[in-house]
Amino acid sequence: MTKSFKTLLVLINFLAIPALSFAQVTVIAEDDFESGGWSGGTGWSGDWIHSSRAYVHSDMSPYEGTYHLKLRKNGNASRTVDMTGKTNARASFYWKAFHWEAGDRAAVMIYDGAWHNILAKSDGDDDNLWHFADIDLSIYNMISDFQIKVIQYCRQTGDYFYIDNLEITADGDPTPSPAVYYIDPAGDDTNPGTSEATPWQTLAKVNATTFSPGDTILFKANCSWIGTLWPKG
Ligand SMILES: [Ca+2]
Ligand SMILES: [Ca+2]
Ligand SMILES: [Ca+2]
Repeated sequence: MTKSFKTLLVLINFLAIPALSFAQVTVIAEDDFESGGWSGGTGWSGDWIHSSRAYVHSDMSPYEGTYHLKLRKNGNASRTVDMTGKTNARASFYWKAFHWEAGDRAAVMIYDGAWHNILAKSDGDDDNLWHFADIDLSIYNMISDFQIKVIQYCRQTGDYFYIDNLEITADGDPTPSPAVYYIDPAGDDTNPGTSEATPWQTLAKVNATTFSPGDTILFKANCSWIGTLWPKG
């Protein structure tokens, strides 16, 4: 940075900094099963893959809405989501079990190159009430063919395991790097403004630009501008 520019404004829009300095939590994929089928929700790489007695069903009071995922006997369903590059991933969902006897159980698993149980329930957990689970996935490999799978291991036709409001979240995009803008009477407002060699010229250009927190605006030293400086951001 040349000494012929001086910093007039640093940290535009101070109030916006705390909110943007921390990573935002982003929903990577979700399904509330309200499509009534195997291809609902958003963010997934494909439809649910299911086998045996798995259903998107409306019986037995879904946690929310009209539909939930229902497993009977050895029903199972899995779905792939691209988790490449994701950090601080979590899985959250509601689960409910009903009519299990000793030995009956269900699991929610993830695939990160190998299968891992992230939730395991057995006889005694079958109170037919919705329970919330929020599971840290950050210890697992964030791979492109990451999968989540719900599976029940039960013998009787009246044994059920339900899932609703499934969400996979992770940190959002990191805050972009701050930029430096140069203003010079010899500049041109059609320039990018982001280097000494390509400065803007006028206050009007500064005032018409929306800046991000941390951006710096440098005015050419020993020059003057007539007008009001009113940058946005
Ligand atoms: Ca639902
Ligand atoms: Ca039973
Ligand atoms: Ca039981």
